[in-house]
Amino acid sequence: MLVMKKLEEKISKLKQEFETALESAHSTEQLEQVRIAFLGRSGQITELVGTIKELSAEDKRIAGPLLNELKKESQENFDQILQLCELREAQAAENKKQWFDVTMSKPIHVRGTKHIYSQVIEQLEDIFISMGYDIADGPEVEKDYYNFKALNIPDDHPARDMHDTFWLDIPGMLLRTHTSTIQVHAMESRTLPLALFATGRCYRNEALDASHEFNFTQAECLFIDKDISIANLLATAKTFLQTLFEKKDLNIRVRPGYFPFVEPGLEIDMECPFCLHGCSTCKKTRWIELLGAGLVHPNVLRSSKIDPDYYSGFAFGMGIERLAMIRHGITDIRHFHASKLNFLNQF
Ligand code: FA5
Repeated sequence: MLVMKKLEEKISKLKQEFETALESAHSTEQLEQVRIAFLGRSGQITELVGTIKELSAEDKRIAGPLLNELKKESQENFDQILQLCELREAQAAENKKQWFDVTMSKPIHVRGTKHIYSQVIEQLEDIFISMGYDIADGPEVEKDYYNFKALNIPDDHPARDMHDTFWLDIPGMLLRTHTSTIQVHAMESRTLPLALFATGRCYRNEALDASHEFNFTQAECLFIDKDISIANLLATAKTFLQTLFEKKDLNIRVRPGYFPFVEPGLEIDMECPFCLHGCSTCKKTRWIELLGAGLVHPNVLRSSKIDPDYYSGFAFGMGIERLAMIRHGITDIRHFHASKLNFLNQF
């Protein structure tokens, strides 16, 4: 009995010592020392387990399972801790390999930019918003009524030939040929007075060349209130162009123009902002054609149930691509839709 009690005390003490030794080992090398000291051929645990030979048959029966358990448990504990330690060391070795080269250049991140369309449109919208205008919108697939009839272009009007229209298979439906359609939608749905600016895609079945696309973008300005005159139109157009081209003394000039939905109809040219004596942009003329404009025709007001005896207004429109071409010296309108990065990245 005394032998067994002493053995149990030894087992418990050895377990304690083994655990302490494991805890203080911080590398596989140190763990190997612990293994040799406790589990090696002449290790303390191995030797204690070997003392079973010296016990009586009766004590062997009790001591056997205790010593076996000590050996098994100690080995399992050791293996587990060794595995963790090996993993830690492998990770540390891997991290060490990941040195960095201070002379290495940073990878170039190619950043996208807004399409030139979006840039110009945002700039135009900002100018008109700053003048107190609302931004309006309208559909690209239109009824004949909005594109022509309500704009004083009845079925048999020769002006229809000016717009090479893409007609749809649905009778009376087309792809809008200009953004003046938005004038009609706005007059129908909004209350007076109106101060609107709109941009949008337009479609014309035209032969393509450096200045003609079948799908292009227009901008439209509409102002309707009481007592609106040509003076308001010219002041607005001039302020707009002076702000856009950042030139306070930029002059405009006016020529007669024909658009069935305005009376009188005008073409507004601006003085070339890029030169003093003529350049390639103004084709040496010092003037650049930019806006189709006029006072809203009384028939257009009437179509949208606005009484021309009380209200009048002005409207003007322009091509966004042509404007961008003038501003950035772009020589071919087809670049806009070509999706070529070397063109787009310039803006
Ligand atoms: C119109 O479309 C009128 N709605 C403009 C207007 C609005 C006049 C309000 C009066 C009052 P026009 O057909 O001229 O007008 O076109 C206006 C601009 O759109 C042109 O000056 C041009 O810059 C652009 N444009 C017309 N057709 C094309 C095309 N095929 N490709 C590229 N741009 C075009």
